[in-house]
Amino acid sequence: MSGTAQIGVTGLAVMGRNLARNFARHGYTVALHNRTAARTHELVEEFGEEGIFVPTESPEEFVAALERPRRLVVMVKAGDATDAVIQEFAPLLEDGDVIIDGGNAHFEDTRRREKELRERGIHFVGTGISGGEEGALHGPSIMPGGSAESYESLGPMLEKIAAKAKDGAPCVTHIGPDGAGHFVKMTHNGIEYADMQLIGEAYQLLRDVAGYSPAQIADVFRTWNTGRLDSYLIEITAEVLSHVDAATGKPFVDVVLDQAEQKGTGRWTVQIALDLGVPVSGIAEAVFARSVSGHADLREASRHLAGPTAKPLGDDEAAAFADQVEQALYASKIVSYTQGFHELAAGSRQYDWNIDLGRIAAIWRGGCIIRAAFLDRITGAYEAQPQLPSLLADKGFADEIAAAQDDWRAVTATAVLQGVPTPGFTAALAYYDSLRAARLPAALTQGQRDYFGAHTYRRTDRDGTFHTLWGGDKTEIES
Ligand code: 2AM
Repeated sequence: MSGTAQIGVTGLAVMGRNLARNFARHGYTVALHNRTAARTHELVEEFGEEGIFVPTESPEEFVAALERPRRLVVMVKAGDATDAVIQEFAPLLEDGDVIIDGGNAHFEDTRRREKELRERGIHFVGTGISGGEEGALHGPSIMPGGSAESYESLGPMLEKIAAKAKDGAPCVTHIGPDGAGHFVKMTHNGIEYADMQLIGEAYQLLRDVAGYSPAQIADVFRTWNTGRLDSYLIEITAEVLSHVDAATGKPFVDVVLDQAEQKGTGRWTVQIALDLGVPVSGIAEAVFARSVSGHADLREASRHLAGPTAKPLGDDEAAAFADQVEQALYASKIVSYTQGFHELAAGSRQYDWNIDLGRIAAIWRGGCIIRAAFLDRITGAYEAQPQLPSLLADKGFADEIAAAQDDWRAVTATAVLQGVPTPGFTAALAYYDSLRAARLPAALTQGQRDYFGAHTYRRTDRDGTFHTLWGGDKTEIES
């Protein structure tokens, strides 16, 4: 006997609840389950009018409520809870049923779970969902991995509930097998960290160097949001900066403790990049910047350290400087995305996912935190050249950076001279200059490594591997 619900959601905390409501609002019959039944009943009591829900109180009842092949969305805290829920439900499922994990799982866990379940005839679809609570309810960007077959049954439903980009296209696509969806979501979050850090640095420069108030900076961001930086993060930055704390009458940003939190995905992006050998320095600096901010004791003990004397700008200079900061922010943003997409390409190669990078940019245009006009450009770059080795190899982006670079350099130079920390801007610029450089000091590094560890080196003028007898007569031997 199979039930009537086209989809079921177990784990009805805020994300699960909103996703269930989103399915119901699109006309699907949604089975509901939660470890603690009270949450299930609350949902039906509060939002039962929005669609057809089938509340259930046990895993057996939940599974029986679903039509075949069953589609169960698991929305529990990533980690042990996901494994616990899978162990509970898998024995009740049959060949061809689909478990969708919508949590922020590590893609290696997703690969393991997918393999185990595949051997039992069950599809496991590790799915990135971005957009927070509001996205889950009104349309997130959805990044499902798993088998192509599972996407056939699930895809049309996800396309209904996903965010729609400006051209109406749903922000979902089959990313690739097993852990591909969670890998892409992880990288999305890493890029999000970098975006936020760069915006933070722009803010601090406008505050400390240009001498603008938070309200003035909000206006600057509003202006930027009408141009090429048009994005959700720039839009909400203006909102946050113009908010005044009701209790004190001060700008909200001045009463918030300046210690940022981080969840796992930003850190994973950097850890995995190191494993894959991908230089994501901008993303890494964003993760480290949050870490530095959180070391309250270290910062307190360092307040006496010497810095330069700040030289605030006059009004005219400040306005010109703000324009330069826009250039620096945009150029650094191109670099962050270049690094993030490099990681996507490397992951895809390593795990045989065959990820369509242009499609990824396309499904990030709506619903998710990094949604931005700019993403259309990335899609365009990959459409024009599917094998693009790096976003910086796209002529459009290269030309834009070329036009921005004088201001980018001026802004970072000013930041350094005035002692304003801009790890994101400077890391991005260093990456750009490293890639451009005719020669890097890596040749010297190789010499040092060969000297102290006989690690060998290769030559520019002929093939082979060489070692110099540093302790002796410095003869070169080919090894
Ligand atoms: P709860 O309401 O019974 O606590 C977010 O924590 C969601 O995940 C909640 O719906 C929570 O259920 C659920 N959850 C957390 N750990 C779980 C577990 N080990 N098994 C089942 N559900 C779990």
